Amino acid sequence: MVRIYYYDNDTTTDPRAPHVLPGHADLTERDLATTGVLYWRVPIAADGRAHLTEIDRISAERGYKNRDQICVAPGRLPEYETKIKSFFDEHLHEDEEIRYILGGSGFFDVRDDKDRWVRVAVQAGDLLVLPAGIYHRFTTDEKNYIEAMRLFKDEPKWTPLSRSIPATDKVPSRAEYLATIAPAS
Ligand code: KMT
Ligand code: NI
Repeated sequence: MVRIYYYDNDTTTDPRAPHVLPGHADLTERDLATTGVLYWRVPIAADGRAHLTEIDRISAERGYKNRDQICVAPGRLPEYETKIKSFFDEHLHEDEEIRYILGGSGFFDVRDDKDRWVRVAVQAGDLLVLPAGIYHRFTTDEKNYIEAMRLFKDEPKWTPLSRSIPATDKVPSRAEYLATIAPAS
């Protein structure tokens, strides 16, 4: 099962450690849903392509027309240490970020409605959709290995826009995202 929990905000140690916030119960998939993040468990079929049939179905439903594959591991991803640092820089995209984990494990951190970091510990078979406009970041865990399918709509606008740049907060997808998670008044 996917593990979801508050991040401890300890900036002095390796982000690849678990960083579980002490004294807090784990969060549920429902808690995660309040951030607008979509999550499906699509177990990798031991023999054959059964999981890909389900990925194709979800892709058709949501308009994900393109896909590729990425392996994040030393020696597998050119400039691994540089890339991993840029993945971990808090950012948003103007389109969804869709990742289906094919092997290994890692952490997606997303900001909740109170700007707390929520850590999603993903592994093979987890499909995660981060909505456009949500602040997030990614790191491998201490095993330093993850393989994922990246899915895209027709014209992906998924350049990372760093939160450290003030203009990022002003992009339309940020306001649109905040409107979707605002409590009904
Ligand atoms: C991203 O955009 O953060 C990534 O593609 C990370 C690797 S996918 C597990
Ligand atoms: Ni991203």
